[in-house]
Amino acid sequence: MSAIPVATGPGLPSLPARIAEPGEAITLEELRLASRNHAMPLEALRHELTPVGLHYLLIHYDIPELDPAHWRLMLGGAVEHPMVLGLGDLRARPRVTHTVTLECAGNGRAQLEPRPLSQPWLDGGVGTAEWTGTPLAPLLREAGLADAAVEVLFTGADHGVERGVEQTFARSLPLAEALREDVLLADTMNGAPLPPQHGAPLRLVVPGWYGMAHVKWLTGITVLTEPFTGFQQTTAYRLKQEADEPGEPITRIGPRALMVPPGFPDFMSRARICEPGGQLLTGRAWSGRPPVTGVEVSTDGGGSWRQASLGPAPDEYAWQPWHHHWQPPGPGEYRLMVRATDADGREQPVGQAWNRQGMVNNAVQVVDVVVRER
Ligand SMILES: Nc1nc2c(c(=O)[nH]1)N[C@H]1C(S)=C(S)[C@@H](COP(=O)(O)O)O[C@H]1N2
Ligand SMILES: [Mo]
Repeated sequence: MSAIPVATGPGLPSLPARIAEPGEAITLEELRLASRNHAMPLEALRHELTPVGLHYLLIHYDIPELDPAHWRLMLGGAVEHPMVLGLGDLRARPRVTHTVTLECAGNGRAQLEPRPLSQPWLDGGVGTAEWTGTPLAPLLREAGLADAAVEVLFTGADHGVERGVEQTFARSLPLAEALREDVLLADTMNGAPLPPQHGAPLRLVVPGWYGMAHVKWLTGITVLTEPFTGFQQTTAYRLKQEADEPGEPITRIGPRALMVPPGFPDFMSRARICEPGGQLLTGRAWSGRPPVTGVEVSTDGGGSWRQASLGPAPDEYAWQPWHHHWQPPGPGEYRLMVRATDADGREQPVGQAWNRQGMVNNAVQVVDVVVRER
């Protein structure tokens, strides 16, 4: 029997996440999470907009069942005019659409050594969708922000226990981020009503930030005069080396490029087999500090790098297409890699930058291929 975590309650110390023993295989618990929270298959990088069923998913607890007819959004806290809004009220407001790339902060976690135990992402915890809804900033201004306001807290309808702490999923944003004109309360994804797994009936979209900021199944917006200290803010989503240090908060997405694995795969190993002759390598690259300024490809395991051709993004915080013509010198085994650099001059590391929660691992993608004989 597996241990049921003891709820210690908010404010009490949480249990540290376990780190796998050297060489320890993926556990059943990680497999259970991985099959609930699926990745985007990398061939879906071919689509500028990720079809909804191929977009990655990350759901900490259960998908809540919310009846859109009875669902309400409470906007309160340090405001002059608290509001209770139904879906009809929100849909009657100005509507905006943004194409936004979302990436889970834990993307790449399962490649770390030693492996922090949590959702074991390889590199597919990413997707791009067209989100439609009403901008948050005008709503906050109408509510009348108190002078003392410092953060805005977003609360979902989903409830669970995490590392011993019972909680409802909640995350805050600094006031300046919450007041950005492109932060949306979205009820529509790729032109269709938001599906249950992506936060129906309403979610927050914070272009450029890692996934955890985009609170799904939104039920509350609370203006705060003190920084939020809930689990998902001050315990989780921190860059830490030791369990007992406060760590740095995770905010914007780091640069990353991924390629569509070329050729065709072996079912079990996923090793790639390519026909002889020229290969067109394609993929997408993104950063929470856009634009991506360069994408480089290596076809010799990182020995040398060539600039790929980079195309335009469909929106400020959406991924950019890239391509590179590769002429393999002959049949044999090749190790392909790709890396991006962003507007801040940040470059993807070839090796890992380990941290305790397995966050923000944007080490370069490695794709091994066999070019076969004619
Ligand atoms: N209410 C709520 N919002 C949430 C989550 C959650 O578990 N509950 N997961 C977050 C995380 S960690 C990520 S990466 C994104 C994933 O969004 P998606 O499943 O729509 O791709 O949602 C975020 N919003
Ligand atoms: Mo995430």
